[in-house]
Order: sequence, then structure tokens, then C-alpha cells
Amino acid sequence: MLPVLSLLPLLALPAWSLDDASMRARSVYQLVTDRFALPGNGTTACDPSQMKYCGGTWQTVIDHLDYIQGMGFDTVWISPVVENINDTTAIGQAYHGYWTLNPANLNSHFGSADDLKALSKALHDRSMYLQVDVVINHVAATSSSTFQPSSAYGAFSQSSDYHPFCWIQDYTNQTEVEDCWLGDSNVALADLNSESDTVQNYWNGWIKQLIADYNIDAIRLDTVKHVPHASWKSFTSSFDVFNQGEVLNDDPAYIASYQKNASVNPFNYAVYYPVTFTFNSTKFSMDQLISMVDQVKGNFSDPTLLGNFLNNHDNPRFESYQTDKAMIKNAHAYPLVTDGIPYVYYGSEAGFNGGADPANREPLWTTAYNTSSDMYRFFTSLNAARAAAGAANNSFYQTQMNLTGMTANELLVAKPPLISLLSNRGSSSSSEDITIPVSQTQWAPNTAIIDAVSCNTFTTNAGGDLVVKIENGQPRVFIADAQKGKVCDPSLFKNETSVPASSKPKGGAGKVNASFGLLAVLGAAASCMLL
Ligand code: ABC
Ligand code: CA
Repeated sequence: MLPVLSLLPLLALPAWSLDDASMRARSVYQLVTDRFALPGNGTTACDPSQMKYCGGTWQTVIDHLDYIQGMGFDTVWISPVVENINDTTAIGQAYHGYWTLNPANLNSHFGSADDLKALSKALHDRSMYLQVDVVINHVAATSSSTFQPSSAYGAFSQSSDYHPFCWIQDYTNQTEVEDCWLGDSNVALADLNSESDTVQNYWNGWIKQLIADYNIDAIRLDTVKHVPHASWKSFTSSFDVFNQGEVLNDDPAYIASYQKNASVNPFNYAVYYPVTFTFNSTKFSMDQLISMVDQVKGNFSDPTLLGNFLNNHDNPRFESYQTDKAMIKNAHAYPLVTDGIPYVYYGSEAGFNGGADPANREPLWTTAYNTSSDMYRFFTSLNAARAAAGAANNSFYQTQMNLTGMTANELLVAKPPLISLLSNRGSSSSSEDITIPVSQTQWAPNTAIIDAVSCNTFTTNAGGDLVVKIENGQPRVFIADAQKGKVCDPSLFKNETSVPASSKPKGGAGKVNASFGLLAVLGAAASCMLL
């Protein structure tokens, strides 16, 4: 299936929902629906600190799919879609979508049922996919003391549908984490009685219907650790599409229990923490990151199904505490070149640097959707390299990587045919020669190897080793030139608003385009045969 999927843009195939194998080959762009785009290319001011609706909709996501697809992302994770409380509280409005009122209705701020259907159709028409965020742990109320179950909450109108009120205070007490309430005195998140058959049956039927009504391809699960494993198992077995779940914890064994016992594929919060500190300081060796990856491999039944991310809507953006451009690129490269499914949070391509929630939910319209920025090109290049690796080797996505500390500052990520050299030395430093051994790469002797980041070409020596330097702290993402597909092809950057001459990739555009044309024809023929 994998080579067929990776050639999808070349063929007008019907879209289908994502299973494990097809999800591994995806690259996800996470956006906050309210903050991604305004109708009619509007630019109305939006101050994240106000925590109010700013006006983004499902239709405005449709209007800007070129921008997302132009970077090589093929899946879009949108905010929760259901009706939320309409109050303006001391912590603002439900612009993020996590304050559910009645899950049987849609959030009219984001559009109509037809608009949401139009979004999945617009994505499928481009061979892209829709991932929807769902919350089954709670509904919302403005106060824990005045909260009354009622028909306003749709099916959850009885006291027996809820756990009795208590705030979660001790996050190490699992009973409390599951049975007490999230939120605060401004917005209480009334904790549903997930063990009850009524609640469980409702959610199981609801998710099946939601997926069918809107042709949803994948689900993001909110607040996983706040619902018991058994309830997740029942929930996840009631639908067919891929799920990625938020278990906000740094302990790999704890997170892995949800993959093992509840069929939830967690986001990789275990590796998130060492990635953020390793690439945030020139003084950190690669050891802790390598050791965490070892623990992840030991704990998870399948690490290649984890969701990798550097930024999201809950944590301060990496750019809020690190300004060195080379460090930022290395940190962003990690999720795209390692085991698992990459998730890139909107605005990373625009250099956004918002800190903790709500500052990390900036409006994207202030950027005019610039497709020529250095980071927009960087994500385009990395997605192209990852796709080329998947196209060249159909076990690429499910074969586990090997990490090696090459120097105190350089990490080798060997996931053939994609071989990356990441660094935390920073932009003011370059390395001595580093020898990447053939044992890690499977590269043939005297072979041309392209670095997708710089678009420079290198050649392996007579033994197949590659000797390179890290220059100015920039990451290197290598793939054998013969397998490169669209890597560094000028047509990749055709969407650019304006191309700074200095950053144009080297090489004759005409020639590369012609050979890619041939590749495309061969690829299409091969995938028709596979079908
Ligand atoms: C609002 C305001 C914020 C304000 C906050 C109190 O209230 O906007 O300014 O600070 C939604 C909205 C938020 C909103 C909340 C509450 O609702 O998006 O803006 O915040 O009203 C998910 C979603 C998240 C969403 C919800 C609620 C849940 O991704 O966007 O929030 O549906 C916990 C939950 C986690 C949840 C997260 C926000 O809160 O477990 O599911 N995310 C520790 C705890 C975690 C806890 C985390 C929160 O703190 O263990 O359980 O997450 O800060 C590691 C440890 C971790 C530790 C971290 C900090 O450090 O291993 O355990 O996490 O080393
Ligand atoms: Ca709960």
C-alpha cells in the first residue's frame, strides 16, 4: 500500500480513511480553526491574550489549502468541531473548541454541517486528509457549584452521567486524574462518568456517526489520561480510522500503557521533553535524548505509530525560549526525520514565537501566508525528503531508526534511506569532519548523496562512508541522490510569493523537471499495476 499512497498526488483516486499503515506515511499540519484564516482574506486584529473568537472557519481553511499542501503536508488536524459554551468568561471564550456544550451539534462559529463536509471533500479532492480533535472526558460549565446536568448538554442530562465534583489536584493519583474535574473556578470541566454504559454507548455511537457524516480520516483524542483504559478500548474499537491521543506525561511506561491496553496511539510526549532541552542548549550532549528513545523502543508496542511534535497549542512554542535559527531548525527537523508521524503546529513555518497558552495561538493572517520564508521552504524540503524516503523503500516508515551520538553536539539519525545529522552547536559554529559509517546508511561506494536542507551534493568514499561537516549549526538531512524524487527540485517551491535569489536551489530547473516528469509517469504506471 505505501508506494501507492505516496504517489497519490499523481492519481485521481478516491480518498479513504486512514489506517495504521497509511497514517505512518502522512505528515500533519495542526491548526487552531479560529486562528488560521479569516473570510475574504480579512486581516482584522486578533489579540491572543484576549482569548476570544477571532473568526476563522472551516471554509477559510478550504480557502488556504494551497498554502498547507505547498509545504508538503497531506493531513490537517483541526480544532474540536462540536457546540461549545457561549459564555465570555474570565478566561475568555471557547474559541479553541475544548469547552463542549452539546456534542450532537456543531460549533456554529466555525460554520455549518455543509461547510465541514466541504472541508473534507476539498481535502480529499487534493488527496489530503482530515483529522478531527474529539473530547470525551468532559463538558464545560462556568462554575462547578452552579453546574446542573440538563438537556443543554444533549444526551448528558442526568447526574449519573457525571463524576461528583472535585478538582484534580494531585496529578500522580490516577484515580483523581480519572474521576475529578479539570478546569478552574472560571470554567469547570464537568467530568463525565466514562465507566457508565449510558455515557460509553453514547460516545461510541456518536464517533461512528461523526466520522461517517463528515468523511473524517483520523481522530485526535483529547485528555487521554483522564479516561480509564477500558473506556478507551471500547471507544477506539467502535470506529475504524486512525487515532492519535494526548497523554500529557513524560514517563514512557505510563504513556505506553495506552497503546498496549487501550488501542490509543499516543503523541510522543516522552521524547518531546528531551528534544526541547537538547536543542535548546549547546552544552547538552545527545545522551539523554538517545536514552529516552531507547526507553520508548522498549516500552511501546509500536514506536512508529507515535505522534511526533515540537510545538502544539498547549506548550510554549520552542521559538519562545530559543532564538538561534540553526537550533530552531534542528529541533523542528527531529519530528520529521525520526520514527513516527510528524505533526507541525501552524505558524512554525512563519517563525511564530508565542509562549504559554494563550500566547501560542497567534492569528496566521498577519503573515499574509508567505510561502517564501526560510522556514516555509525548510518544511517543504523536509516533507519532500521524508516522502522520497518512503517512496524509495516501502518499509521505511515502519522500520525503527538507530540513533548515535557522533560528537558532543551531533546526533546521527539513521532511518535508511533517510540519514540525518542533527546538531545543537548553534549557528555560530561549524564542526570538524564527521564520518558517517556505511554500516548506518547502507549507501553504496562513490554515490551521490543530497542534503535536502542545503541542497548540496556529497559523494560517499570508496568504502561507502560519508565524510561531512556541520556548517553553521545547520541540520543535514541526506538521501541518496538517485532516490531523491522531488528533493531540491525547483518545482517544489513553485508556490512562492517571491523567491530570494540567494536561497534558490542549485541545479538546472529544466533538466530536473524533465526527469521528474518521467519519474511521475513511471510511478503512476507502477501504482496502477499494484492496484
Ligand atoms: C485555560 C486558559 C489558560 C489557563 C488555563 C488554566 O485555562 O486558556 O490560559 O492557563 C482547553 C483550552 C485551554 C484552557 C483549558 C482549560 O481548556 O485549550 O486554553 O486553558 O479550560 C487538553 C488540550 C487542551 C484543552 C484541554 C481541555 C485538554 O490539549 O488544549 O484545554 O479540553 C492537563 C491535561 C491535558 C490538557 C492540559 C491543558 O491540561 O492532562 O489533557 N490538554 C501537568 C499535568 C497534565 C496537565 C498539565 C497542564 O500539567 O500532569 O495532566 O495537562 O499544564 C511534565 C509532566 C506532566 C506535566 C508537565 C507540565 O510536565 O510529566 O505531567 O503536566 O514533565
Ligand atoms: Ca475523567
